[in-house]
Amino acid sequence: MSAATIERIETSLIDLPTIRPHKLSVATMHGQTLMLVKVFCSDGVVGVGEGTTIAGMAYGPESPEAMKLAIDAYFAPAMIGRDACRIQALMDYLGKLVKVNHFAKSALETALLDAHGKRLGVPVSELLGGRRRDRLPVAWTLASGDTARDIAEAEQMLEARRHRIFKLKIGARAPEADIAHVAAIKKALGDRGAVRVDVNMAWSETQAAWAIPALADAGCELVEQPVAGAAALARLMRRFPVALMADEVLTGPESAFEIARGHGADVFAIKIEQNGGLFAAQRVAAIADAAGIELYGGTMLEGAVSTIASAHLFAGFAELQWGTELFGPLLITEDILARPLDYSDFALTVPSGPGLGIELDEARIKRFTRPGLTKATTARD
Ligand code: MUC
Ligand code: MG
Repeated sequence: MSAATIERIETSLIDLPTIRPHKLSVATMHGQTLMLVKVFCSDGVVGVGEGTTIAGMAYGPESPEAMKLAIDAYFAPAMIGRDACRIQALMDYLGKLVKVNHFAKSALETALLDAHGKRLGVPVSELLGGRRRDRLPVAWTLASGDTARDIAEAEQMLEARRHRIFKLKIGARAPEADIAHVAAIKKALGDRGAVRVDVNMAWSETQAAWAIPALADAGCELVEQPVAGAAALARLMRRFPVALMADEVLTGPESAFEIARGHGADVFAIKIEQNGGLFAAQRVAAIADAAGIELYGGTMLEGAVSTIASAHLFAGFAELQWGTELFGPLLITEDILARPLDYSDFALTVPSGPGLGIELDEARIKRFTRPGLTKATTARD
């Protein structure tokens, strides 16, 4: 293997507006911040990775700012001068130096894989074992907070042949209001669109036990993370004619093993950031396969870089029964790529060029790069 070492690592924060407010049970998003990391190698190759969170720190313990700081202060000094080609060994080493920080690790691992793919002239999917598919079905999330607006948005997506699977963000209102919202949307779409919900842990177990059958009656086919705990989720299993999906409780292979052992979910939402990188997410998928748990390609509402990193991984899954929700770049007003991604006929094309197979629009990125570490405070903040 050619010897290429890591020479320099750069991080930046890119603040981009969303196309509309995105309302989840935990917060309403008006924009998304991408933490971009570039790994410069001694052979002239540069790899890029990305970390995002959902609504700052409202969803989980990491933030884009914390990722940048962790990389600048801890990861980067430990990586300089090390072999850029032995990615798994390097990630093992970093894992010993820095606990958790899964999102930052995912961004760095993405950048190393991008660089190595470019170096070898192969797509990241090949470095992960080879792809089984080139196109991934992509769900759209309806989360405007308004039923009529969500129906109009779903109609637009169907008309444009971009999405026909719809995930509804619920849990911010009373379950009764959410059930009426889901029923109205499913009634409007009929067989033209699949309807699923993500509660983002907002319900108690008793609320979930009452609300899930009503969602099933309304035509909802999948309920994602209705309650906070893995044990409560497991107790809800097999009680309703609807699939239950684990998301927030999946934080790497150990959690996946525990959930699988306790028959704790029908479906795993696999997210590269939440699980600590592409290799860890791949192990989570292997555990799911072995346990007979079905797979879904999740998102941390990532921009183009981490979305495409996820796509390279999901392209190789043996099964991808529930498709993906890799729509993050479409929720942002600005395209940060020199060539747009191909979202057509209800699917995303996995790029076939070396590395991630994408090229950044550096001028546009520069325009939205935050000058310091923290955002200027606005009236809304
Ligand atoms: C989540 O909880 O799954 C995925 C789609 C969306 O709107 O939010 C994300 C996070
Ligand atoms: Mg979720």
